[in-house]
Amino acid sequence: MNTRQHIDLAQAYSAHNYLPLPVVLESGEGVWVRDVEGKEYLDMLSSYSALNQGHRHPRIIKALNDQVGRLCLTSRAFHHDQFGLFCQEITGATGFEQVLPMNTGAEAVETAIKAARKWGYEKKGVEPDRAEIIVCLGNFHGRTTTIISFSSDELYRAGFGPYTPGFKMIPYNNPDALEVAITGNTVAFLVEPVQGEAGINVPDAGYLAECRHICDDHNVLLMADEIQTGLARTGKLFCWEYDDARPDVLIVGKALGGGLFPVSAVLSSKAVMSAFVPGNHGSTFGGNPIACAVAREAVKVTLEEKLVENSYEQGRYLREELGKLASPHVKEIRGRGLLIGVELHGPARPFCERLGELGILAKETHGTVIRFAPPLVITREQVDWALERIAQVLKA
Ligand code: IF1
Repeated sequence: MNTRQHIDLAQAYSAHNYLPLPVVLESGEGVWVRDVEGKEYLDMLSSYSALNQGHRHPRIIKALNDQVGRLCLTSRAFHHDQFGLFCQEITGATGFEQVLPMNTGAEAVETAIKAARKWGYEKKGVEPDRAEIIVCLGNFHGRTTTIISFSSDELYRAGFGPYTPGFKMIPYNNPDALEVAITGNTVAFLVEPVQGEAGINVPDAGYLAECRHICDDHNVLLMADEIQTGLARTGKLFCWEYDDARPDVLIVGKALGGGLFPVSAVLSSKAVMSAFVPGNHGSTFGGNPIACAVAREAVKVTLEEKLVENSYEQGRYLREELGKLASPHVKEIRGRGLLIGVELHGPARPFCERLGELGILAKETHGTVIRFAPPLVITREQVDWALERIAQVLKA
């Protein structure tokens, strides 16, 4: 089947909740993918940072295959031999006391919200059903009914009400607004260390540190959604490290699954995790043997292959070189590590289409921003290869 035929099938038989670029992929390895016509592309989206370790990383594939050959699913009704090790290793790598594994990012965010509310009632003494969570304008935390209830984007929200109450919205990158918004009922502040979907919005240096202090002063949990920024994407293992602003609750997903399996998790202290007792939260697939085996290897690969350092280094180089292009179309280049946004004066979609023709897959966000987020295994030579083509497109 050719590209047209595959796309026609999708058009006919799938819900139209996406508008993909007209490329049908059939294989991938490292930073490269190939379409059904045999054309090769450099993947500069990485499934929105879920492919930090690249496509089909051999070590992670092996961990998956080995596990599939032994045991795939138990549910949490029974223990299995990957679970404890996963929990020990992920808490060790992140410096938190306990973990609660889930599958998708949105589920992990929901888990964090539930933890914060219950912590608020039991530990902070908030009156029943009065807990408030503060979130930011431009946030993206997922697609569940509760999460879209506090989205500031009508596209994500409109028509899906009634909405879950208990959320308050403040401007991003504005610590004073946080201080003002906090009341006696505030249990948590939920924030992305860099706003991904909003267009790669990098806050001012010190923003998270100030939020950390404000949360401390008012006994409010700082909850960092590092689903997109985590696991080396921004040139640190976690983006909060830029500000030395360790959150009370860390939410991870995407690349925790090593580019091949949905794995997410919430990490926190025993004090917060004690919100959960047997029966009040869970998931059939959360923490399953394959997920644990894959996530263990995904974290090891991230650390042992120095993806933090490579992301920092290649990201710095790519941003610098993009800056030198002096394209009349470019308004601003921003980002941290290999999470880079190039804001244009007009629509970014045609530029992404042109990049696709030249063998680079990138996706626009918020209309005018091209997002560049290649796998973190990318080499300097591959960055240069990309730069040549990006230059061609941006200077045209
Ligand atoms: C889609 C955006 C990116 C996330 C943060 C939670 C989640 C996400 C910071 C939910 C998910 C995705 C989902 C994907 C596109 C993508 C995205 F453009 F929509 F906003 F990356 F920038 N927190 N981000 O970025 O995780 O439940 O999807 O596993 O098509 O919705 P999920």
